[in-house]
This record gives sequence, C-alpha cells and structure tokens, in this order.
Amino acid sequence: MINVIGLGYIGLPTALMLASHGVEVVGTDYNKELVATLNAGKTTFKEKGLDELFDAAVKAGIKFSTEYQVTDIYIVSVPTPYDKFSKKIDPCFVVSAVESVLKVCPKGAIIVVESTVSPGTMDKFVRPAVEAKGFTIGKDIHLVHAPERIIPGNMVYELLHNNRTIGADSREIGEKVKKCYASFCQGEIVVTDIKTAEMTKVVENTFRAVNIAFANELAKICNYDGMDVYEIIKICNMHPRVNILQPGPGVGGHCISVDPWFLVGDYPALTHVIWDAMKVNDSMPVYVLNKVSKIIKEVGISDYRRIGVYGLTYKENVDDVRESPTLQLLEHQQHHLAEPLKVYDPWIEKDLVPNQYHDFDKFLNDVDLVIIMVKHDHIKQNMNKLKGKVVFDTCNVCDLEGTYKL
Ligand code: SAJ
Repeated sequence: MINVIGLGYIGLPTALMLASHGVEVVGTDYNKELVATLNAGKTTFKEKGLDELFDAAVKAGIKFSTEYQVTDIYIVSVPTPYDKFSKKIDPCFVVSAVESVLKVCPKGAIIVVESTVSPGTMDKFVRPAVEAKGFTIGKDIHLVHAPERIIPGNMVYELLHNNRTIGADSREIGEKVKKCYASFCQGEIVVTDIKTAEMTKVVENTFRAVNIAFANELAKICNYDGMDVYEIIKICNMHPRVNILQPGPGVGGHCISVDPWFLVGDYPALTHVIWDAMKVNDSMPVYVLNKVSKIIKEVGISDYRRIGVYGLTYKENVDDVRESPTLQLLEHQQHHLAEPLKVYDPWIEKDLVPNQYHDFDKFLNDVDLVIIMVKHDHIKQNMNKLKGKVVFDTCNVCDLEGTYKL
C-alpha cells in the first residue's frame, strides 16, 4: 500500500493514477473538507481527464482519509512556500508531513518527497528532523526525492508519459521506488542522488522562466521600436537551434514564478541572470497597465470604469489563480484608480476579486476596452463577441483588426 500525503494539484492526480493502475492507495490530507469532498465522490479542482481518472481510482478502491496510514511507502506532496523577502524555501509543510509519517510508519519505511524543494533541503531540513526523532536514515527510514514534472492543463497525460527523476541515497531504494512509479509511468525513470534530483527540478523551471523573460524583454524592445515580436520569434524559432517561448502579461503559478527564487535565495552572489529574468517577468503586469494608459489616451476612452480584464487564472484552461498576473495587475491598479477594474474569467465560479462578473455577455456589455490576460479556449471560441470593442491582447490570441498587442 502507498500512503499519498497531500491531496492537492499534484498529490491527488498521483494518488489516482497509482490506484487506477492496481496499486493499493490511501490519500491523506489534513483538510477535512477536502477529504469529505473526495469521499463524497467529487474532485476538488478542474483538470482535463481528472474526473475520469477519479472514477477509475474509486472503482479500484482508493481511500481518502485525514489519518496517516501504517504502510511501507509514503509519497509526500505538500506545498513548499517561499519567503518573499529572503527568497528562500520554507520547508515547514514537508518537515511536518515527514514528522507525522514517523509517528506511524514501521521500521524500514520509505518516505518519498515529491514536493519541489531547493537543492540541499533534504540534507538541511528533512534529515535532521528525522534524526531528531531517533531514526537512523538508511536503516530505520529511507528518504527519497522524486520531484513531479506535470503541467497543469495536461496533468493526466503528462503523468503517464513524462520522464521522471528519482533521487535516493542507495541504488536499491531508488530502484524500489522506480518500480512503484513504473506501475503507470510510461516515460524513462532516471535514478540519481537526492541533491541532483532537487537541483534538476528547480533548474528545469528556471530554464523556462529565463526563456520566458527573454521573450518578455524582446516584446518590450519590439514595442519600443515598432516591430512585431511574435513574427520575429516565429522566424527565429525556424532556426534549428533556437526555441524562444512566448511573451505574456507576466508569469504566474506556483512553479515557474517561485522555484527560480530558491536559487537566488540560496546563491545570491551567483545568480545574476536568474535574478534579472525574474525581475523582467515580475515587471510585466505593470508594463501591461502602462500600455493600457497609452491605449485609452489614443482611442479616447475617458471612463476607466469601462475597462474590463478577461482572465484571472495564472494561465489558460486551469482554475488555479496562484501568483496570477491578473491578480498582480489588480493589486497595482488599486493604487491608481478609485474603483477596481471589471474582471471576468469563465473558469472561476467563486467571487475572488471586487467587480468580478460571472456572465460574459454582461461583462462585455459594461466595458469598452477588453484586456485579454489569459488565452482560455473560451475566448478563442467567443472572439466574434469582441467585435466593436477596443481589445488589448497580451497573449496573442485575437486576430480582430485593430487589436493592440503587448
Ligand atoms: N508562460 C509565458 N510564456 C510561455 C509559457 C508560459 O508567459 O511561453 C507563462 C504562463 O502563462 C504562466 C507561467 O508562464 O503564467 C507558467 O506556466 P507554464 O505553463 O510555463 O508552467 P507551469 O507553472 O504550469 O508548470 C511548470 C512546468 N515546468 C516546465 O515546463 C519546466 C511543469 O512541467 C512543472 O511540473 C510545473 O511547473 C511544476 O509543478 O513545477
């Protein structure tokens, strides 16, 4: 049996995937409401293919509980926040989950940490916490780091097909954990040491953040000097060794906008490119607002209350708003305008911000300028409704004539 600890964006699909491939699984989360929802047969967030996977796992016998189970393999998938000032990781949830496992686990159990952690976190925080409880690592307890790599919006597919990394102290334990993941994972599974696994995960997300920052900087240069950044990137990417990502209104989510800061926090004197890249990405929501000011002057919109923001989530076709560029934009905007901008997102049913609409047509009725912040499929399917509006498209999704771009 595997006890998956933490049933959020990563833990839940992982638990479901294992269960639907014949592994006995209990998913544990300290959030009673979340566990009750799952036990009532409902998933807790929207994701392509998740409901079907959930049904298959329930049929296969997955259980959800607030209790830690007695078993020989634990997968810990809890959040790893970071301190906004020091930029360092806060491993408190990981450490506390591991300590809870230690209260129930038998001798020789394996604790697999899936949560993203900065290089050295297992050595600096998790090992001492285990040893402080009187356990000998490698004998009483085995520690493994197996960072997830799945992308929200395509999680189910990527869980099945992505390559994986497993960091372990010994080959034997690494291979044992590899066997568990191989129950469903069709990708290659590499076994390495723990610190290498920690670093590779953070490096992958940092690579993407730096590449996006480069695209964002190009957007600024092109905007300044009247060039089309999308056309330029398209042509550059036809070169066999160039692959530039797309500029956008900012970088959100709990990964790309966070993980690179772990490296800055731990190696401040050695991280110039990463630091600057993160600053460029963080500057984008304000850049968008500045451009909105220019547009409204140009088209003669005098009533800012007729400006609407489309999209609240951190990216397209997900219901996750963590670190979302729109939230960052609204935060800046509130210092300059007496009334919050109007907002609509088809993926968000709850009221999260002031002046939020839940009806697209009503939203459109109340605005003259639409800032597209997220390229949900919904906006692609409803583009004709934007005819007659001033459109500022920060995601390069709208081809209506006269559309303003980044
Ligand atoms: N973005 C751009 N331009 C692009 C691509 C993305 O501005 O060309 C923006 C998005 O709009 C979003 C942000 O970047 O705001 C991050 O989105 P994303 O789709 O790039 O990545 P995440 O954060 O959803 O998922 C990443 C993935 N990492 C990599 O691709 C290296 C995923 O594989 C990881 O599992 C995930 O982080 C994680 O959990 O760490």
